[in-house]
Amino acid sequence: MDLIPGIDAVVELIILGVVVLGGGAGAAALLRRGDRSGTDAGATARDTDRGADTAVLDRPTDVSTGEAPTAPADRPPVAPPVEAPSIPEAPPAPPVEEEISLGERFKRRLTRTRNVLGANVAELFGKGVSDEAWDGLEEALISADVGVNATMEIVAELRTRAREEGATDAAAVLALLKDELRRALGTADRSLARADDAEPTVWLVTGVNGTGKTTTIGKLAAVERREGRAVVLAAADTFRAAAAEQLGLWADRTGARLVRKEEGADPAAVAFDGYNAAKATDADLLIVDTAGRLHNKRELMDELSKVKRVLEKQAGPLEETLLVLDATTGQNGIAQAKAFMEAVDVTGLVLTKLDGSSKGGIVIAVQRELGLPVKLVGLGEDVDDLAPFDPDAFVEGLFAEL
Ligand SMILES: Nc1nc2c(ncn2[C@@H]2O[C@H](COP(=O)(O)OP(=O)(O)O)[C@@H](O)[C@H]2O)c(=O)[nH]1
Ligand SMILES: [Mg+2]
Repeated sequence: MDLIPGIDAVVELIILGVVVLGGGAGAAALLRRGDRSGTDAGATARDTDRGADTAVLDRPTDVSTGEAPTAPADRPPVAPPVEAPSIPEAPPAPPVEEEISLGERFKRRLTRTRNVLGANVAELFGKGVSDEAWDGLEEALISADVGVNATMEIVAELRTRAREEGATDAAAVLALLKDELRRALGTADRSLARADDAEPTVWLVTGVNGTGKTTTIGKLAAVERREGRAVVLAAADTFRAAAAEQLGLWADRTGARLVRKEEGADPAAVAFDGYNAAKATDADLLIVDTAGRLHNKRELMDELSKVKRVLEKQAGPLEETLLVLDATTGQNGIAQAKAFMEAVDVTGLVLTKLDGSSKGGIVIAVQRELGLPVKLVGLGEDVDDLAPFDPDAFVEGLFAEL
C-alpha cells in the first residue's frame, strides 16, 4: 500500500498542521455563550463560606474563615453567612504568543508522528475501482484506528455510492471518501458552552489518570486568560498532593487562581470552595480538575458524581463536563471512557496526544463509539498545544497530498 516511500510522514505533517492552523484561528471563535438554565444558580454561593483548610494560592490569603464545608451529596453545605472573602487579584496573564510560531512548532513536532491515517487513495485506486482496492482502503482505515465498525460502515457506504455515482477513478473515490469521513465526524457544535449571565461558567474535567486532564486545564486557562477572562482552577484531584501542586504550577503560569485543600480532602468540598471563590472574585470561569484512578471504579464514579451534584446545587447545570481521552490508547481508552459516562453526563471530548504515536483515525472511532463530539485536541505538552477540533480541516489535511 505504501507505494510512495515517505508519503505517510508528509501527510501526517500536513494533517495535524491543517487541523491546528485551520482550527487555531483563535479559540474565541468557537467559544459560544451557551444557554444556561437554573435561574437559582449560585444561590448557596452567596454564603461564600470557606474552609479553614482551603487555600487560594495565588497570594497569601485572608479568606479562611468558618468550618470546612462538608459538601453533602444531596444538598448544598449550610454554613453561617460570613463576610465575603477579599481575594486579591490574580497575577497577570502571560504574553500572547505569535500564531505563526504555534504552527511552526506543530510542524516540527508532527514529523515524529507515524501511522496517522494516510491511506494513499491514488495508489490504491490508481488502476481503477476493484475489490482489492476496497480491501486495501479498509485495511488502511483500520490501521489508522478508525475502528472496525466505523471502517466497515464507511467502506460499505463508499462502495454503494461509488457504484451509484459512477466513481471509477481515484479522484472520484477520494472525493467520496472525504465526504464519508466528514459525515462520520459529524456536524456537532464543538464550541465550549458558557454561562450567559453574571454567574461563573463551570467546566468539569474528567478522565482516566494520565490522559492529560491537568495539562489540558492549564492550556485552557492560558487561552482564557489571554482573552481577558478571570479564571479559577479547583484542584479536586486530592488523591495526591502532587496533583494540586501540578495544577498550581499551571495557575501560576497562566495567572489563574488556584483553590485546593489538603491531600485526601473531599473532592466535592474543593469544587464547592472553587465555585465560591469564583463567585466571590467575580471570575468568569471555574475549571475543576478531578482524579481519574481506576483501581476502584465504584468509588471513583461515586466521587465524581458527587462533585458534579455539589457543583450543580450551587451553579445549576454545568456548562461543560469534558472527558479527556489519550489518543495513543486507542480502543482501550474508549472502553474506559464509558465508565465515566455512566457516572456523569459528559458534554464533549478532549483528545490529547494526537502529536505522539497516535493515529488520527481515533477521532472518528471515539466519536462514533461514545456518541460525543471531540471539541479539543491536545498536540503536545506545552501551554499552546491545544487546538479546537475542526473536522473539515482534519479531513482535508488527511489527503492534502492528493
Ligand atoms: N505529547 C503530549 N503529551 C501530553 C498531552 N497532554 C498531556 N500530555 C502529557 O501527559 C502526561 C499526563 O498528563 P496530566 O495532565 O498529568 O494527566 P492527568 O493525570 O489526566 O491530569 C503529562 O506528562 C503531560 O505532559 C498532549 O496533548 N501531547
Ligand atoms: Mg491530573
